Amino acid sequence: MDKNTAVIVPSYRESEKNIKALVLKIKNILPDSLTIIIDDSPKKEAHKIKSLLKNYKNVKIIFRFKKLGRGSAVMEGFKEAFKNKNIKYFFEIDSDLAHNPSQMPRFLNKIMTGKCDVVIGSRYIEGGKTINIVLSRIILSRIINLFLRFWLNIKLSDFTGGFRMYNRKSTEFLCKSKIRSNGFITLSETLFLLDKNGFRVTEVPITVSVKKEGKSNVDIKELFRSLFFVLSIRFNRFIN
Ligand SMILES: Nc1nc2c(ncn2[C@@H]2O[C@H](COP(=O)(O)OP(=O)(O)O)[C@@H](O)[C@H]2O)c(=O)[nH]1
Ligand SMILES: [Mg+2]
Repeated sequence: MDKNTAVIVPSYRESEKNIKALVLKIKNILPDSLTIIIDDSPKKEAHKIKSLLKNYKNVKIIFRFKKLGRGSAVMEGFKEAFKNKNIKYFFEIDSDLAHNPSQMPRFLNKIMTGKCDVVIGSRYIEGGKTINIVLSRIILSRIINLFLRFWLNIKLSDFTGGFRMYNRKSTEFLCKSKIRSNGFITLSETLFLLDKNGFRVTEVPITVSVKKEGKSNVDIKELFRSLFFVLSIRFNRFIN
């Protein structure tokens, strides 16, 4: 059944160790899934993860050598995976071990009921949590997500988490849509587009843990750019 599943992994200057550990975990849970890594690291660093291609079955790496944004990386991964007609389910997951592939069956169980098109991993519903992360970041994220719930008028709790699953119909919709953002805020833009176009979105609780090495790619500039973007989003409804 996991032959029907693709896992899209955006990565930017992540440690080789993290990516290897993640791929191993994915292959433990979904041995026959197609894993597509979209890596934007500079050329000098990118080659380090090439060995993954030799060591694991069904792993594809797309190197872009330029920081083009998490959102644009995932969209590129979706388009690549979508070419494979056997793929029914599309995961996205961070490459820094913040998300644990052992929680993937929760998403699959939910989507296989046929009652939803998209499953969001949420830190903010009962059973969900964030661990090992400084309190100020948790509070900031919580405020941003409460604001997005109100501003986008969608009854969900986690608009910025990058552990999600989409069925083929919703992935096709996103691939054909004009996505205006390219960074982490694409997570909110796609959710908005899906919700406003009638896709059924639901949440499952997840535990998110801090990255073991390296630091966040989201800086204050991106945070402000994203804020202005979400403010504008509502005025562009049904743009597609
Ligand atoms: N391909 C690609 N991946 C990115 C980019 N920016 C961030 N990522 C990846 O997206 C995920 C989330 O980024 P991270 O810096 O951990 O954000 P945070 O967890 O929200 O602080 C990580 O797996 C990053 O490696 C980018 O510009 N391109
Ligand atoms: Mg992270």
